[in-house]
Amino acid sequence: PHVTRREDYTAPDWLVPEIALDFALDPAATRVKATLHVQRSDAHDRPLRLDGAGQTLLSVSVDGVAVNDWTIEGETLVLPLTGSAHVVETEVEIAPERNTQLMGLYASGGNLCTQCEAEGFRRITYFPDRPDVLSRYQVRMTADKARYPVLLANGDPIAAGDLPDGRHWAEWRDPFPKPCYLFALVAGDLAVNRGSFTTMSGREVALGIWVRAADVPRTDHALAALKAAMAWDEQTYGREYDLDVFNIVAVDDFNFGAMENKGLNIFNSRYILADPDTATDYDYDGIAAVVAHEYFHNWSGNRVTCRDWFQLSLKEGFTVYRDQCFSADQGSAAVKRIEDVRGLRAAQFPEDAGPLAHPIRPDSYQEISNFYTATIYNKGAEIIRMLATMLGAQAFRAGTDLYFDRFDGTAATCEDFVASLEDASGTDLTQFRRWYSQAGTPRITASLLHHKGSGRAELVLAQNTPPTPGQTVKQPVVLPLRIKLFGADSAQPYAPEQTVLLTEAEHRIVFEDVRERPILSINRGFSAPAILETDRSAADLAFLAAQDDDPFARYEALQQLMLDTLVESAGGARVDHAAVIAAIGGTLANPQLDRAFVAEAVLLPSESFIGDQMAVVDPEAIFRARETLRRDIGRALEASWRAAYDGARATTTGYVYSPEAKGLRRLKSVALGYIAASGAADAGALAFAQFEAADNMTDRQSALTTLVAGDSAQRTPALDIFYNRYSDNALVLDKWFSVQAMAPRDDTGAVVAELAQHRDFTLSNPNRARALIGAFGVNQRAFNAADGSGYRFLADQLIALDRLNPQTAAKLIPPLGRWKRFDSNRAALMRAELERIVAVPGLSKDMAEQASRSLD
Ligand code: B3K
Ligand code: ZN
Repeated sequence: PHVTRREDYTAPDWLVPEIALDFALDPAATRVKATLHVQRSDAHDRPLRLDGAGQTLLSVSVDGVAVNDWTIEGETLVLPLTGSAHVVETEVEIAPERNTQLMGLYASGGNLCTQCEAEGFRRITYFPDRPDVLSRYQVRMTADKARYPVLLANGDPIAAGDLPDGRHWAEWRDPFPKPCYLFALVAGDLAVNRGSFTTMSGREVALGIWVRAADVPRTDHALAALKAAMAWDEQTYGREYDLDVFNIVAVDDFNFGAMENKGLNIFNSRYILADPDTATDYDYDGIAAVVAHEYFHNWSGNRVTCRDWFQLSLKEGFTVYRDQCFSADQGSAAVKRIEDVRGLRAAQFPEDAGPLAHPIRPDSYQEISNFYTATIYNKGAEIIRMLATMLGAQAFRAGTDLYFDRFDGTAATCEDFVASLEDASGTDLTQFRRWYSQAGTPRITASLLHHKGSGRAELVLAQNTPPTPGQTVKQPVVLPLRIKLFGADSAQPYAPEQTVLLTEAEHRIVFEDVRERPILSINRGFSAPAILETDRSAADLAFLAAQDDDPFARYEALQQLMLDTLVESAGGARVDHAAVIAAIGGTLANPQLDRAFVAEAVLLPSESFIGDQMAVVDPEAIFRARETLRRDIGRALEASWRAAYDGARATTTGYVYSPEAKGLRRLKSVALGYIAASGAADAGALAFAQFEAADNMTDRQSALTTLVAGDSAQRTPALDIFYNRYSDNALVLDKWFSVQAMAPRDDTGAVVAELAQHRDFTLSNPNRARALIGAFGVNQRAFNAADGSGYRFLADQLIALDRLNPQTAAKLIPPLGRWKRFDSNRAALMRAELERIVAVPGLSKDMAEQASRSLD
């Protein structure tokens, strides 16, 4: 297989400062004429090489004259050119309606749209498909007017008109040079929700969210989020929007969340459409975050783009950090941090500990689509967050200003970003750069010794990063640790919080005059993305869960207490649940705490996170330990859960999307879950009453989740009612599939296999595929059924999906790659499925790379 290496980067031989595209749009056969103004980049005699994939080449001309001295190497069009600048024209034909991989120009719901990142543009026309070739685009589209009344592209609309044969045309021009991965067009029967935003320098920007006419009422939340994001980026980073229009289009068939095409973002409809009846609070939050993320790319990604795909985290890590901070500012910052860390631990830590581990700036790839990972995105964001912590808000902002200023209009590298921060702040980031090249999650051990007589306390810190594939020797990284000590009796802090930089393998910090026994609060706010091991006792954790003034640390202490209990009991020990129950009871009863925080804090760690703490994951034992603890917590605190449930229910009348109302709904759903876990006889009736009375999807889905987990008489009726009520709404049907795939039940594997035959199940829609197959893959117990049926099911589905959509298929492979973490029987069964996948004739490059790496 062909491997692309970071160290092999060379600057482009030919530049394309201008390009004109002319599309004769038709779902079966679209003609694309491309006029490239090419310039030799320096004195060399190499031909022009234009990437292509899957199109039919109709003609080539140079400076207005048809030529035939070109060749095709693989899928690359190679054209000998003599001068230093030429005009090269090509015409190709493509078939959008046959494009099932959803890269390039494709059809979705009767409309036509594009997706080019990373290497989809080559499926539209011949072009040097690499992010360091920046061009000014002019785009003309002609299409049937009845079928495609709306024609959109990047930049500003410049002209439009009708043609005699029922067709019409439109022209758009984007004044900002951009790489081809940011190209986009949409042709469709779309309605718009319009808005406007006045920028900080007083320019008026016309905003539009384009969807099916029936969906317009579901776009207000996205529009409001867009305006909030535009204002936030001005205030926080001094970044102003630069075009006169900003359009967003929602499509149903999309390989991931959304795409930041210049001036024309294209979204998976699940990240645009929301109303209280069909979207949960979680969906609303996701919409605001993704709308903001794509908008923020206008600067971090578009105005300053990436030199090559190894620099992907330059735009993605930074932009995720930006959207995380935006969301934190819109609601509860503490809850947002908890959610982000939970996400990091659920997806990125296992990736960094498994066969697909890679640094945030990888050294090589076969298929770049496989590197849009939790590591590039979420660990990437943690790296930027550490820089912000170390530099402080002011110097960090000076650094980002310098970065945008220096590299505006260019394709930059991660090194350019770090150097800008270094230059603006005067901080030496030499060692910090290791975060860009070293994979793996560092493990920190911390132990605090106290000598009562001398009043001396000593904190002993050590770090170690375990080996990852291809990187056996690891060096110490820079870990900014926010720490604070509390007196065990007075609960008073010994001193204000300090940030310790752990840079060596081992480090000792001495505290003088510590009279009271100190309790250590460390990695507050999760200031470093590491795994922490401390020698704190259960009593100390309970103390921190009740007393720490950093909400994240407080959450973390309670989680650790639960985790220690669960790991012990999954390992076969008989464990007393009293400490956990008391800590949860105390949290629940504390009126000072935000309800949203309480709801997060009292949730047990996921089965897979418990598994991550064990030498060998025992999915059945983990499940039993967790269910038993849930039952005991439910029973012991039943009165409190009912009080919390009734209290939250009484305070929420009529749906409002606000941090307070969200917190109450969340607590209500968590309480309902514990009431059901207690085995209370009325739990089914209570959940069903909530299900029926709900005026919003958050309450309805949480009630359904509780019902589906149990065996009450209301279970099947609720599933049927839900299905019938929403059978015409694809996004809600996705929930119906996922709730069943994630159910903690003995029959989940069988149910999922049956659902794969359901008339509403299809692999050709990525959301639907992920709703069933993706959700099942993270249901640790069901997926890891001892007979291997879960593995076989996933492999069958992935083999089928790969024929249609390799990118989406390859993303779903990681659960099979976790074989080293399981007993030898399961490991052998998982490996056998991976081998079966690898042996499929005609397997995609995407799957071949992921499946074979997963076997190592
Ligand atoms: N940049 C796109 C992701 C493209 C994924 C290509 N496989 C969306 C985002 O991160 O904002
Ligand atoms: Zn992004």
